[in-house]
This record gives sequence, C-alpha cells and structure tokens, in this order.
Amino acid sequence: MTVKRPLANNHPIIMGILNVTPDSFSDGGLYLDTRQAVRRGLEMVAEGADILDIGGESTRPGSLGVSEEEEKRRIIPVIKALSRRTGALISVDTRKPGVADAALEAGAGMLNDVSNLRDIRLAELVAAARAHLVLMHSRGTPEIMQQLTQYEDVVKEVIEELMISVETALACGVPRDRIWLDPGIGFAKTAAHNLEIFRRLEEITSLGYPVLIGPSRKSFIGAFSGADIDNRIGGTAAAVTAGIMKGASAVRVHDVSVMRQATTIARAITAHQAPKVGEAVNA
Ligand code: HH2
Repeated sequence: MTVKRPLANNHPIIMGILNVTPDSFSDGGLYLDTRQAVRRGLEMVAEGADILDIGGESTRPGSLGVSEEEEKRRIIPVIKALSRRTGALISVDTRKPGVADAALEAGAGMLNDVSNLRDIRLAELVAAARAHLVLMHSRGTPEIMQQLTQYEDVVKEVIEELMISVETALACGVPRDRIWLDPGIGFAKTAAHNLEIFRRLEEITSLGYPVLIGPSRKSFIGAFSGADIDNRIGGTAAAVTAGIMKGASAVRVHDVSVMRQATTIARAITAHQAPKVGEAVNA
C-alpha cells in the first residue's frame, strides 16, 4: 500500500487518538457511533494531526480486552472512511493479528502495537503491507501490567526489551526506516518510572529510530499534580514539550490543536535553525 502524506517533514508529528470503545480511560464512549468517530477523526486532521490512531480495545490498566470480531466491528468502518477522506496516515492500535490484517487491508498504513510484539505475526503482516510499525514497551497484558513494575534501571530495561522486538521486526522484513519506538508511558510503569523515562529520554531518542511518546491525560499527571482526568491538558502539554525537547519525533495525544502549538514552540526553541519570526508568524 502507499503511505500517505510524507512523515519526513520537519515539524513534530502529531498522532491524534481516536478510541472507538465504550471504556477507554479518557474518551471512552464518545465515538462508538461510526459517524461520530469519523467526524472526530476529520476534526483532528483539521486541527493538525498527521496520523490518526484508531483503537477498538481499551488497554487501560486492569482492562480485560474484547473479542477480535467486536474489535473489527468497531474500527474497520472508521478506518475505511477516514483513509478515503483524509490525507493523514491511519494507524491501527491493536495487539491482534486478525484485526491488524483487516485494518491494513482497509487502509491503515501503520500498526501501533502496545504489546511490544508478543505475536510475531504482527511484524509479518506489517512487512507484507509495507506499513509502519510502532513498537511500544509493555510487560504482560493490560490486566496485570501494573503488577510487573520491578526494574533495576527502568530506561536500560525498556531499551533492552524494545531492541529484542526491533531485531524480530527486522528479521520479519520490516524495513529499518519504518520502525518507531515508544517507551510506553503508563504501561507496566509506576508514576516515578514515567518521570524517569522523560528525564532520560535522550537515551532512547539517540538509538536511531523515531520515538513516539503517549503521555496524554495519563494518571502520572494526576499523581504529581492532583488534576483529575478531565483537567490534565496543562500537564500533558508540559510532558509533550519535555519529550520534543529531548528528541521525540512524535506525540500521541487527545487534544490535537493545543499539543500542536506546544510541539511547534518546543521544536522552534530547540531547532538548530529556528524559523525567523516573520516566517513563523506567516507559516
Ligand atoms: N497509550 C494508550 C494506548 N495506546 N500507544 C502508544 N504507542 N503509546 C501509548 O502511550 C499508548 C498507546 C493508552 O491510552 P488511551 O488510548 O487514551 O486509552 P485506552 O487504552 O483506555 O483506550
């Protein structure tokens, strides 16, 4: 398949979150209707999303998962419609090969795998479709992952565990330049681990793969600020800014237009050749 809209442009890449689920921790239940989901996807593209990440199964801590049939029923019509109607790259957030296969067939050009390749067939499908692959660090399943937070050195171990999956993906034929890494903020991590990952993110962004981070509205923001789930936009913007300043290429967020502004300014501050003021104003 052809990959839409080049991702090699210089601005930080925004991945807009579209959860077609009744129970996602933040936007659950809002986009269960296909038309509402498509409308939200188009809105995020208008706000500046480069990628739309469409998921049909919540992976919040403790969640039990849904059947393959139900996951497909929720997301395939949305993927078909949005891949036809936008230039954004469509990503499918799934851990199931059957769902990934149907989604790639329906127009997705990226697989966002929050299981860090527990099933090797995911990499084979991505290679065959010539799609992009996000390898996100996690341990166990969402149901039990918050019991698997024992690390000697969280950053070192996240890197080691991600690199095992990189080798597997390469061996399956996924091209090196289609592999993205994500440390998995909130997945088998305590709030302190999440901060440590941000503090030392350069150790991951210097590995030579684009790095995606997903702090949006997550509980570590509440843990440190006391903000409830509907009021974490400031903490999300701070985490997104820190991530971009430490070399992340992309952020996965709910609040696209605000985070687009945050990432643009973070990149302008850190860029070797920041735009001149006039250019920036007219951009
Ligand atoms: N976080 C979530 C889901 N998918 N994918 C990547 N690559 N990185 C992340 O940090 C990430 C992810 C969890 O957030 P959300 O989709 O908002 O909630 P839920 O899992 O409850 O649907």
